Amino acid sequence: MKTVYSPLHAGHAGYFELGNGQFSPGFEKPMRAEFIHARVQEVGLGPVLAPQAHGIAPAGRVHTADYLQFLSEAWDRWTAIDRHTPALPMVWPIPGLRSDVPPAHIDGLLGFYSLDAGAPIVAGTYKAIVSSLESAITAADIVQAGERAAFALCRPPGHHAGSRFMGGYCYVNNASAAAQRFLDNGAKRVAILDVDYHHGNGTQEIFYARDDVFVANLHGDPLTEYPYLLGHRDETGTGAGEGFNVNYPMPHGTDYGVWGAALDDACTKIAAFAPDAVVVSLGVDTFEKDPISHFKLKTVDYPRIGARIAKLGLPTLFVMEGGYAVAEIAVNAVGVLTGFEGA
Ligand code: 6XA
Ligand code: ZN
Repeated sequence: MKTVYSPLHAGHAGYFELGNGQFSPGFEKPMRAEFIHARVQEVGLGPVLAPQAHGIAPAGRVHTADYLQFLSEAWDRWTAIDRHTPALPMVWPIPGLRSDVPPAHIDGLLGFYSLDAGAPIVAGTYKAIVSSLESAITAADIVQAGERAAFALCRPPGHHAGSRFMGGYCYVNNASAAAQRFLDNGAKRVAILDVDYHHGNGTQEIFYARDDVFVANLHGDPLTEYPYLLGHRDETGTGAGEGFNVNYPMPHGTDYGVWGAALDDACTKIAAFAPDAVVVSLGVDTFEKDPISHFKLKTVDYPRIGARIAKLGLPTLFVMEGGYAVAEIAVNAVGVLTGFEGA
């Protein structure tokens, strides 16, 4: 299996995140992708390629133009008023506030386009965002050109980013842009299978009213887990999209017995949808030792995930999302891929 990877993600670093009532160094850090890259080479998964230069354009198919314009300018607008810390929002567009007039001040803009304070912007962030997107698009094209599967080693991740907002370490929704890429290049239907510990609220929002992308999400119950405000079982799609979104919220402490049954059910529904390709939002923060999550999957479970996905017999794109127990995430993420290949 080919991996697509850019070292440009490393410039997105040196920020803090808000949690437990304090700012601490971000869990989402360059070492995550570097460990996975090293593990891909260690197990001989296949060639590692640089992404093609697509720029931000493919993101325009799933995000609004004004939001992408904001991302491209945010750091310059922040530093233009002599700020040199990571840029973070301090207001949020909750219902009842104006969502139709983008503010002119960067503080207002950051809030206007944010789900939370989990997506800091530093000098290297935009280049990392673009390279991450380009990796997903390049890997999608590899699959659409006929390879059985490919791995987009994306960083930053994407599944919390919606059509017009960032949050939860995510800026551009790489998996959604890749799914749209398949459609734009001739696919009739694409499935997205999100196995990250957190609900992929951005992916759900982007495709919620559509019947050409089936979205299945396995995650910590939003009653007790980030992102808290989406991911319940009764969210099944709207309008033409009714029946094309399925959520599997699960409680803290869930192990592979329960989780694997949910995966099996999601795969059965995906098979019934008969997509031309599957995009897997591959988070491995379901791991029992993940520092910010509460599921109990073990290292031996990850190849089983890959094997179950392989059983679908569909062209498959793996897009890296979360996972934070740095050394182990590499073994677990690549374990999914080798499990897929060995099936
Ligand atoms: C906020 C937790 C952000 C979770 C990010 C993640 N403190 N998403 O792993 O998949
Ligand atoms: Zn996650």
